[in-house]
Amino acid sequence: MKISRRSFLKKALGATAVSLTPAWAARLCFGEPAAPVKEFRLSASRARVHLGEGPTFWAWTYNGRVPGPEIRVREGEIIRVVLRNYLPEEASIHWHGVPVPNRMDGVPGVTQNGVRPGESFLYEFEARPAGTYIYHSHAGYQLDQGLYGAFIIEPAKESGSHDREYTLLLEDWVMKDGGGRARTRRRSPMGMMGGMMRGRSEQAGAPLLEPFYDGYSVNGRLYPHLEPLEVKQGEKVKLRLLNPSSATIYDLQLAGHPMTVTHTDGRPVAPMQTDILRIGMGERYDVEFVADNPGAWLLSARETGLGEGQLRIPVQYKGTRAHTPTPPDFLPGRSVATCWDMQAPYPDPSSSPATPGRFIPQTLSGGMHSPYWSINGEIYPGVAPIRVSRGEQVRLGYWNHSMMPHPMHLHGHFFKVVNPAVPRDLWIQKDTVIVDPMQRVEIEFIADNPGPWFHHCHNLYHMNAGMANVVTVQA
Ligand SMILES: [Cu+2]
Repeated sequence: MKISRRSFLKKALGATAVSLTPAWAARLCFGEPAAPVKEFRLSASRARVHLGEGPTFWAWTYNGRVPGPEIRVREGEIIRVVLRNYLPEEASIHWHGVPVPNRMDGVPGVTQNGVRPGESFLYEFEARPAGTYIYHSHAGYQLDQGLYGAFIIEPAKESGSHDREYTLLLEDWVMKDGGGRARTRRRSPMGMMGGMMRGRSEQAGAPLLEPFYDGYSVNGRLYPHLEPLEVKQGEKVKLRLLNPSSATIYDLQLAGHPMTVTHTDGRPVAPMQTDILRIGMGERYDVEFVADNPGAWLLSARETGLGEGQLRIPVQYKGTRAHTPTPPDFLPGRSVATCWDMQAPYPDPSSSPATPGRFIPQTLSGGMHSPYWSINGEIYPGVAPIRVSRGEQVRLGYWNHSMMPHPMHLHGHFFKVVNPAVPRDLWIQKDTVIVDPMQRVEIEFIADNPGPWFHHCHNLYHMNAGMANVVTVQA
């Protein structure tokens, strides 16, 4: 059906209870010039995709492609996105990492009703702060079926410290109709356990088990079928690394070049050089490298024997003869960076008081004898929300009792990662943090964004198997 923009928007507006964001409303009320508005349309639909190799299959897409189109705006602009749902089930868009007003957060059952087949929803909010984010569906298994894309908020004033920039989405694929929802065998860090647990997914109503991925693509293309990242000698190159994968952590190394980490989850860190960088599901890192080593190189994920190794991105210097790119070596002496090695670039003047705030333990369990995953023994849904007061300083204490890593993600807020090795006012800010097997990790945040916020493991299969709850910030 073809409809005019006016009637389309009217219909979209009519289908939802939309109001202006407070900042924008305030500007209008007081007659200040309104911020520029950037409009986008995203249609969720099934589409045939081919990653350059392997079978052509039906994925679930935004605008008929995987990943969805990059959305790029400037800090302070009003972003208006109309989602039209052509899928046979409810869909949504979540603005992963961006502290949007609660009703714009895109979590069916928590912040909105799922957008029903044939219907539309208008997402509208002020784009801030600048950073590297992901947009993705928060309904069912749609994240692993292809419903994601890059969301970039550029600084209001161009910093101009680099000469060239690439956005790289690291994707795990089940190259079958339906993507990650296709019935496949379980991948497991322990093959035996995978074997023991296979078959449980056959139970009606039981959550799906983590699938076996057979393709690791970058921006929807499998190596060697993706265009090399072209660089010129002497340039400073910025890479925005985003991990929308549903169940894969990558250790990345760029052959021939150390990388300097500048941001994690959109927030700045003190520049830190490393050979290898770990990036979990839902995490983003901005890195830079100086193109001072002409040739053809690979940015690759470490081979672990679990299937992660196939992710490769060629980097090609302009003017050099094309040849088989040199892969990274992943030698044992190479430095490996995780968020624990990083600190903020400058002391936070608004650094919260040294009192740790209310401590709320979050024990992460599951995986061995059950298809379910839990927080404090409870399986979402059917979990009482964690109620906090607006302005309250909250400390969540994760204790991973399981044998798998859990990238824990809090909606609506950045949090500080409590790092005893770093002064308190230099703790980095993130929105997703990996909690390794048997590890204890604490995060701290000021609950300043009212509403019910989803809080969960960003392994999609753990989330859908119960490892989630809701943090309700009472106004
Ligand atoms: Cu998990």
